[in-house]
Amino acid sequence: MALLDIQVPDIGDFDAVSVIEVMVKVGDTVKAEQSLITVESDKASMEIPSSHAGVVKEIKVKLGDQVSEGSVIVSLEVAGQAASTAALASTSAPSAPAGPTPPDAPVAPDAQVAPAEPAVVLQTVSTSGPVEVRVPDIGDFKDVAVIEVLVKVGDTVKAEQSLITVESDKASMEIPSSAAGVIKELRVKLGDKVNIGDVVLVLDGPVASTPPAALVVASVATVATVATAATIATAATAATAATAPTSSVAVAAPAHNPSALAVGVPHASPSVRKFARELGVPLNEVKGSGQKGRITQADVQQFTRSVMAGALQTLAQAAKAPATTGGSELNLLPWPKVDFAKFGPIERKEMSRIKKISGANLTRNAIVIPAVTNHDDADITDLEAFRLLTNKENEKSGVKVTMLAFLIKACVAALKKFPEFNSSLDADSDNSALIYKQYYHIGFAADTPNGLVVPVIKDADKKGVLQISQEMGELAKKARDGKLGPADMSGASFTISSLGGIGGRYFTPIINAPEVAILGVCKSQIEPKWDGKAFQPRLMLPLSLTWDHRVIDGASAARFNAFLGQILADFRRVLL
Ligand code: CAO
Repeated sequence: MALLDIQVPDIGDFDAVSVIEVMVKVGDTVKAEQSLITVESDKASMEIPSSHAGVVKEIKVKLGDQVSEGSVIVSLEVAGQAASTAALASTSAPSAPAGPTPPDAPVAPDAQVAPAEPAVVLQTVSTSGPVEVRVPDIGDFKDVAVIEVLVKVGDTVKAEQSLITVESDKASMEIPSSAAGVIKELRVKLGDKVNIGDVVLVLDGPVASTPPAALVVASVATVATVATAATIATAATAATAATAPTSSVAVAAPAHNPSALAVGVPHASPSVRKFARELGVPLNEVKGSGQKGRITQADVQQFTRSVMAGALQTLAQAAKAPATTGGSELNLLPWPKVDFAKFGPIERKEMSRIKKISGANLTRNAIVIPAVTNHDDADITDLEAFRLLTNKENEKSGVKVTMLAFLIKACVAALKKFPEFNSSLDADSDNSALIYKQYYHIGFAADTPNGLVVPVIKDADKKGVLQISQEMGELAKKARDGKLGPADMSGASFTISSLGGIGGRYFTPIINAPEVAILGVCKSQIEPKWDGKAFQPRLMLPLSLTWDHRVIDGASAARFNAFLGQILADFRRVLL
């Protein structure tokens, strides 16, 4: 064992940034790449991960400290080998801007990388023609998601005004406008992935960029992006045309370095923003209790609790609420507060992040959905014999087929026959229409040390049972290792929750909104079944189908279960 100082790595333009969150404490065991602190400049916040696994022995920063590249964050006790490797590389860079970027360095659409010597760059232009505002050099960020669009077509924006917020795994930042003008066209939307040079929007009308000179040349001593001769020529034409009221020349106007002043959006770290998005919490309605009004995870939780308890309405709810409040409020009693220590020894443990997120989702789904559960049994005697035979024949392949893979295939057949089970209420039309999905992505609940997650088998209708089994094995392993990405867990159109490997008879699973049904499965058992002459031992699988009564009727649910039972009793029916 050896002690290793974990330092702030190269974080690009971020110099003397504030520590706004310390995410570990002395004694914590951290994994490599686990976030240690969150830092923030005016425009961006990012989490700084640990380069090594180990035990935190000392924390060298506190909230409000200013840190730069090389500042020591924690002292970590690491295994001997890791420590010697560490001598070569003291920290790994975060998924965040890295490498120095010259302040306000512009990025032309056809920019090239210049040699490491002074270069002439086109900085800004003033013109009355359309101006394309592009994503500037944002360091190592590639394919970052647009998580907020802060303006709309027709808006008049000032130079430096934030246009969009982008977010990677570890950091979020606002991209400000390089010029003033009226927005003529928006080229990005929520969820788009953007990169350096992508056009964010087109500005029209008289624009004055910063500084308001017609054409500015700057000398850059380090590696810089330069405008090509063609771009300069185009810009020069546009600059000349600035004297005319309109110009049809579109000029590449670089957005400014994103470390400028923040405008109008709530301050929150990337992880808090993500947390709020997952809960559907409108961050602009949350009051921040952190430094300078920063919104913390606790603020988001408190907001959620207040909404759930009926003490608070979101603006969206208020807008939809009828003039009279009769019947529209839950009016629940406050949650009981008990001093448990009065009754005996206790220990308080923070819930895992997964549990906190899934808890809020489950509460919403349990309260909002008028859910009903139908229980039934399926005779899987022959299917189980076939499953065991398949596993014997495929022993060498290393892929084990469990009943769940057959259930996924059987459910696809039932979803095709009863399409409303594969639908969702259209939230955009106030739930007055149904969206029927023509894809069959089946989620399966997986139990992990940190809580319940739901990985998704995509296009299950196009896959065989062996392929489904293999993918399920891989996804279940990723789930247990905490390595599932958002793509692994999104897009499900129906979910199965199997407790078959554990036990039990029946249960009432909660629907995974916006899906409208979920199938719960328990442990199969041999039961005596009357065949008209005698009792026969049959292997019976207990099924529990929970469905949304706004979308599905009891008769359809009973038919769905009966059909599923028929398929499981004779799997050849899948082919019909
Ligand atoms: N009846 C009887 N035995 C069953 C069965 C069933 N319905 N389903 C699985 N089994 C058996 C398997 O055949 C396997 O037996 P062997 O080890 O003898 O071969 C054993 O149980 C373990 O199966 P498994 O659980 O590893 O595999 P699976 O494909 O059935 O499930 C997974 C995979 C990831 C879904 C499961 O591990 C899991 O996490 N289940 C919990 C889901 C959960 O928590 N749901 C509750 C949600 S609500 O809180």
